[in-house]
Amino acid sequence: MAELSGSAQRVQDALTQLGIVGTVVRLPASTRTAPEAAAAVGCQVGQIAKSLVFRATSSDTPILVIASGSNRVNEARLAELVGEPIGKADAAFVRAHTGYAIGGVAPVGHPRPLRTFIDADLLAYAEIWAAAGTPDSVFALAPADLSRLTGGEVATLT
Ligand code: 5CA
Repeated sequence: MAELSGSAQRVQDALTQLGIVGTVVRLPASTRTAPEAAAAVGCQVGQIAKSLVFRATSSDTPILVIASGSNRVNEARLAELVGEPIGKADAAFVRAHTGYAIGGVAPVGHPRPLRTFIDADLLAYAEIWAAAGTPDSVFALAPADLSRLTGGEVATLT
């Protein structure tokens, strides 16, 4: 197996610390987007747990949404759940609050805990895959473990 980069190793360490047996795998193809990750892994796009960062604009705080790769997050719905207007996060905001660059944002291993929502559609799968800190690494886990790892609130986000 190829050696893990710093960011991917950080994800592996976070998983180990949280008692997840899952292993970060580095793939020979891009996993930068959900469709690419699904093709590289050989799973359905819906099984890719994409970690999307939004900005609650009144408080200027980050909101992490872990969405099924086949869904588009409804920002109006997210604003209702958060109780604040929601805006887009730029690349610098994403990196500042997650420690990862876009295309590799992992659901764990952040500098500080983020308020997190989990797309209810992810719970339909026995196994899902999430980014592991880089645009070519992922790890598999059960949806229940995603809730446990992130403390995220399961919600309908479409
Ligand atoms: N590694 C894959 C599969 S987990 C991955 O990270 N996919 S993703 O969908 O979670 O990450 C790409 C997401 O980054 C896009 O859906 C989009 O929401 C966001 N993004 C892409 N470009 C930008 C940009 N310039 N500014 C802010 N967000 C962006």
